[in-house]
Amino acid sequence: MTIVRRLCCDTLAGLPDAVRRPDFDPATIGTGIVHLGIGAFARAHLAWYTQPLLRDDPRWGILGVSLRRADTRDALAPQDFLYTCAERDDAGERLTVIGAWAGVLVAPEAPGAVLARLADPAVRIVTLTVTEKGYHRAGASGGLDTDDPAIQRDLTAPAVPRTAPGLLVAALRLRRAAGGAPFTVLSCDNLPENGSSTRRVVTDFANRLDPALGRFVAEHVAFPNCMVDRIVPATTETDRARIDATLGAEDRWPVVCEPFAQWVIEDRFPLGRPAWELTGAELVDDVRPYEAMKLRLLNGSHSSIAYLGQLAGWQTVAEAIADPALAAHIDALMQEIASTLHLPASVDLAAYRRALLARFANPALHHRTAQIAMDGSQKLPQRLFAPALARVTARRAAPRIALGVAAWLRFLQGRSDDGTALQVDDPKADTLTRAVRAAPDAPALCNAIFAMCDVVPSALAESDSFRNEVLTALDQIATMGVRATLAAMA
Ligand code: CS2
Repeated sequence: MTIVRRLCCDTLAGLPDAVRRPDFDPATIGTGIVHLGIGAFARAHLAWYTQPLLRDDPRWGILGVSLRRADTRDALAPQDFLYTCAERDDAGERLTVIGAWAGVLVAPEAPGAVLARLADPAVRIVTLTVTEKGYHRAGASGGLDTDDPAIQRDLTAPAVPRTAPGLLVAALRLRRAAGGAPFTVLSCDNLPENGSSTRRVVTDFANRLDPALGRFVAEHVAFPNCMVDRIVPATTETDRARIDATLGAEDRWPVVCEPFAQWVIEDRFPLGRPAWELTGAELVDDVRPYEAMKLRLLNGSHSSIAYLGQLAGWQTVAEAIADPALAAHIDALMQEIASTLHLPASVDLAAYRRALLARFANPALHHRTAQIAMDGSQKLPQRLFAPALARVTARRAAPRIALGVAAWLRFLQGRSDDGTALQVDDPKADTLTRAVRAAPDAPALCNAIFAMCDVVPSALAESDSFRNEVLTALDQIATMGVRATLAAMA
C-alpha cells in the first residue's frame, strides 16, 4: 500500500525546491481580514497578494467563510489550510503554496462563530467574493432586493443571517453595540462600483432593521471600490493529479490561474490595511475608469466568447479564440467598446487590448465557456449593456456588442447551432426561460427580455437602432450559425 503524503505544515519542508512556499510559519498568523465566499478566485488573488506581507506583519492573516457549502473547509482543514496556487501558461507552471488563511468557517453550520469573529476588533477588513448574485441587488444599479426570499428570511431572523448583506449588518450591529470601530468592507467582485454597490445593499438592509443602524453604516463604514483581475478557471481532476505529481504530496484543493494579476484599490481603509502596494496592487483615488475598462473589455469579451462559444461548440475560451474569425470579432468588439471609456492618460489601451487577446489564448488554461455563461442576467448589465448604452447615447452603432447580446438570447433558447441542449444557469433562469418559451418569434423574444428593466436599462431597451442590430444578429445566427456569421463579419 502506498502511503500518500498530504500537503500540510508537516510536509511543507519536504516539497521540491522549485515550489515556492510561505516564508513564515502559517500556524502563527492572526486574523486581520475575514473573507466571505472562499472560492477559487479569492484563493488565487486576495491570498496571493497578501501572503508575501505576512512575514513582516502576521496580523493580516485571512479567515475564510463559506456562505453555503462545507467542501472547501473539509478539503483544507486536514491540510492546515494550505493549498497550491498553480500559475500556468505555455511556458510552464509555477507552484506556490499559500498559507495566508487562518482557518475556514462554514456560515450555515456556525453562524454564531462567524459573527463572533466578525465582531473581533482585531478584524479590520472584511473582503467579499460572493459573485454578482450574492449581493441581492434589485436590478443592475438598484438597492437591496427585498422581494428576494433569502433577504426576507434574513430580515426576519437578523441574528442568524445567511446572506452576505445580512452577515455584514449583524456584525456591524455587534461592533456598534460594543462601542468598537466598524471594519472596512472591500468587495472583490466584478460589480460596477463594487464598493458603492455593497454600501447600498448593506445600508438598505441596516435601515430596514433600524434606521439608527442604517445611519451608522452610511456615516461610519468605508466601502472602497476596487478592480480585481485574474483568470481563475474551476480546478479539474487533471489539474489536481498534475499538481500532486509535481508536489510529491496530495493537495485536494489547489487553484489554477494565469500568471497575470491586477488589483486597483481605492485607498480608504480607516483601520489600516496590508501594504498591498508592495505586492503589486495599485492604490488610487478613483477606481471607476479602471473598473469600466476591465468589466467592459475583459468581462464583456468573456461573456461574448462564452455565448458565441456555447452556440458554436467551443468548450473553452482558448479553443474559441483560436478561431481567426472569432478573434477578429473580439478585437473589433474591444475597439467598439474602447470608445465608451474615459481613461487616465497613463493607460495604454492598445497594449491592454493586445494583452487581453493573448490572455484569452493561454492554452494552458481550460476556462470553460459554460462557466462564464452562468448568471448572464447578473453580468451583462455592466459588461455589455452599459457600453451599448454609451454607444447609443453617442449616436454610434454597436453591432459587435449586439452580436454578444443576440448570442445570449439565442443561448437562452437552450440549443446550440448543432442542436445540443444548453444549460441555462442563472438566478433568473425561470423568468428568462418562461419569456423565451412564450415568444413566438425573434422580435417578441427581444421585446420580452428588453422589458426586464432590472436587466436591460430602459434607455437602451427604447433604442430602435440597438434593437435592430440585435435582431439582425439574431437572424444571422439563426440562419447561418455562429461560425458562418463570424466569418461573414471578418
Ligand atoms: C469571468 C470572470 O466567469 C466570468 O464571468 O468573466 O470570472 C473573469 O475570469 C475574471 O473576472 C477575470 O478577472
